[in-house]
This record gives sequence, structure tokens and C-alpha cells, in this order.
Amino acid sequence: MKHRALVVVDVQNDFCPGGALAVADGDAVVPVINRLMPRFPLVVATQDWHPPGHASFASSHPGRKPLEVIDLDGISQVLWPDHCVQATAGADFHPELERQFFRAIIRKGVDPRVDSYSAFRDNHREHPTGLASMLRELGVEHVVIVGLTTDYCAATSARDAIELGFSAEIVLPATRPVGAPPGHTERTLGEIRALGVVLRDTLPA
Ligand code: VGL
Ligand code: ZN
Repeated sequence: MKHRALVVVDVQNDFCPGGALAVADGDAVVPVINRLMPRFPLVVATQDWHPPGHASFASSHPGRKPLEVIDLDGISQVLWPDHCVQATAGADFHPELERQFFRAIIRKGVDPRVDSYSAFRDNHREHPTGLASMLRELGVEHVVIVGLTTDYCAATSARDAIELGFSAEIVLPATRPVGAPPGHTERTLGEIRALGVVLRDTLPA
């Protein structure tokens, strides 16, 4: 079997009920991911980790509201509520997530000017996080992606995994979507499936 790694994307308080960018049922992924982690030889987690005043925050653009879409340096950017600000409680991992399994934690979205949905690089696809190098050096060929959110950070990470030469799957029951704008989840999953990402509806055996 190919050498595999589990990438646990952004299972942080701000994406869970009560958080700044809560997605429906976001915390439901935690027990599912806790059951999966011990079955992988390598687990890497990501943390969305924005400086205050990040360009993806609606509050950084006078007159704009969350979920409006703007052009930011030539790419379309959904504006978000302030979320996952560095070293705040909202940026912490969900308290029940068993973080002792994490071999490494990749922090992303740290550049104040550009968003980074992907675990691998920023939205301009220019600046790598170091994850691809680490996985290659450890002999990983296949990436299994879980976490939050299905249609933004998990999907974009899976797309990049494919573009960077890995095979990739998303375990959908271990993810939850934002689902905005309407139809975004279906459209995004269709696009990445066409690129070769496997979308699993059940937990791997
Ligand atoms: C995410 C929106 C903004 C995610 C991060 O983790 O999917 N979504 N920042
Ligand atoms: Zn973010």
C-alpha cells in the first residue's frame, strides 16, 4: 500500500458551534477523527492562524459584510467574520480533539494580505507552507483529508495535494461544509472530483 498520511484540517473552536465562523455540526467531526488518527502512521494537523486585521476579514474592508465576495489582488475572496486570530481561544483546537497524535502542526493564513485555504500553500498558489516537502521527505504518496471545512480548506487542500503529485481522498463523514455561497459545496466537490480527488462517503476500513 502507498505510504499514507492523515491531514486534519482546521478542527478549531471558531469553526465549531459557538465559534466566530461556526459551521453546522462542526464539532461532530471530532469523535470521528479521534477514531481515525491511531490508524495512521503519520498525522499532521493544520491551524488557520490569522493576524488581527487579516485581509479575509470583512472588518478589514469598510462597508463590507461577511460572505460578500470581493476581488483581492486579482483573485476572488469571500469575506469572513474575524476568526482564528493567532493565539486566541477561537484559534485553539477543539478541546476534545486528541492532539497527542499530531506529529506536526502547520499554521496557515499568516500573511495579512492573502488567504490560505490549503494546507499546502496560499490562495495565490505561491508561498508553500512546507507540508509538501515534509510529506515527500517522509515518503508519503497518499493524503487522506478530514476536518473543517469541507468546501473551503479541506477541498482546497485536496486539490493542491493532487496538483503537487500526491493522490488524495476526502473522508466526507469527517468533514462539515460552510455551504456558502449557495451551491458552493456541490460545485467545489464536483471540481475536485474531476481532478482526481476521491470523495468517500464512509469511513475507511
Ligand atoms: C476556512 C474560511 C475561512 C476553513 C478558513 O478552514 O475552511 N474557511 N478560513
Ligand atoms: Zn481563515
